[in-house]
Amino acid sequence: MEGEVSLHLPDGSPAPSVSLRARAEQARGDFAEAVLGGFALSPRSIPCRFFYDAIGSELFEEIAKLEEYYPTRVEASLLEAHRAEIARRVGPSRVLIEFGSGSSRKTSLLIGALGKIPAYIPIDIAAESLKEAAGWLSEQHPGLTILPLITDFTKTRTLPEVARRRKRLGFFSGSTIGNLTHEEASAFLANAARLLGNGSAFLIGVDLKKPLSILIPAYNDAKGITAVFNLNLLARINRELGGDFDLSGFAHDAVYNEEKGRIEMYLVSLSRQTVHLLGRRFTFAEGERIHTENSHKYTVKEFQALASASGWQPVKAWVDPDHLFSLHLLQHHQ
Ligand code: AVJ
Repeated sequence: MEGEVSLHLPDGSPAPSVSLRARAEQARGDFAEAVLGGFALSPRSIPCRFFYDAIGSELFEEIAKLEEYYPTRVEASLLEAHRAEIARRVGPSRVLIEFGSGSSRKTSLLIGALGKIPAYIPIDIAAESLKEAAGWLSEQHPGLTILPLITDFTKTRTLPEVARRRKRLGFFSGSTIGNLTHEEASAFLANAARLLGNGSAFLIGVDLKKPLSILIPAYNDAKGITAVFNLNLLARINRELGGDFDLSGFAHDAVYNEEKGRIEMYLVSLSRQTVHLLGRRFTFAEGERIHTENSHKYTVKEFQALASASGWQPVKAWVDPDHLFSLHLLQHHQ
C-alpha cells in the first residue's frame, strides 16, 4: 500500500485497465450530449467543466499566472501563511480527500503542513491530469499513498476502504465551488458531509465579493488569455464534434450579475451565422450569447451561512490583507 499510485472506482475497488481510446470515446459522448442539450436551451449554454481538455487546462495554468487573476496566487499565499495553524486545528493522521484535484502545488503545500498522512485521495473526472498530478505529488512526498478516484466529484458516494477507517479532511480549492449555484453548492456540501462523515474537517477556498474594478479584469485580462480559454470551447467542438465554428465570429464577454453575486461568461455571436456540428445546423442571431460559466462570489458571512445550512460548522475563515480571497475551515459533527 505504501507509496502506491493506482486508479480506483467510486466504490473503492481497483479500476480495470480501460483503454485510453475507450475513455476518450466516452468523454466525446459526454461532450456531444452536453453540447446538444445546452444548445437546445434558451439562452444556449455549454457546461463549464468542458473548458478543461488538455489545451484548456494549459490555458487555465496561463490564466493563473496573470497579474489580473488573483485567486490562485492569493489562495496559495493564504495556505502558506496559515499552514501551521491549519495543521494544528485539523490534527494528525487525517486521510486527505481532494475534490476536483486542482493545482498540485497547493495540495503539496497542504500535505507538507499536515505531516504524515495515511492516504491522499484526489477525485477528478480527468484521468490523465489525475495521473500526472499523482505522479508529481508522489515525487514530492516519497512514501505517500495516493488513491486517485476517476469520477465526477459532485456524484461521489463512497470512498476506498482506507478512508473509512480514519478521520477525513476534505480539500476543495480554487473557488471551484463558485461554479455551482447556491442550491448546487448546498447539495454538494451536504453530500460531502455524508461522504466525509462525522468528525471530518473541510478546507475550502472561496472567492470574495469585491469592487468590479478588480473583478472584471480578472475575467477579461489585457492579454486576452481568458478570451482564448473561453473560445477554446468552440475550438473543442470543432475538434471533437466535427463542428465548423468560425472562432473570429464570436467574442468573449464577462459580466457581473449583481443580483446573483456572480461573474457570468459568454460567447457572443458577432453576426447572424449558421454552424454545423454532429450533422446538425444551428443558427445564431447577431448578438446571441452562449452562456459558458458562472463564478459565484461570497462574503465570509454568506459562505458560512451556506455551509451551516448544509451540515457544516464554520471553524475559522482566513482572508488576505486586501480582502480578495477566503479560506474556510469547516467541521462536521452530527
Ligand atoms: C477554476 C472555476 C475557479 O471561476 O475563477 C478562470 C475558472 N474562468 N477564468 C474561476 C475561470 C475564467 C475559475 N475556476
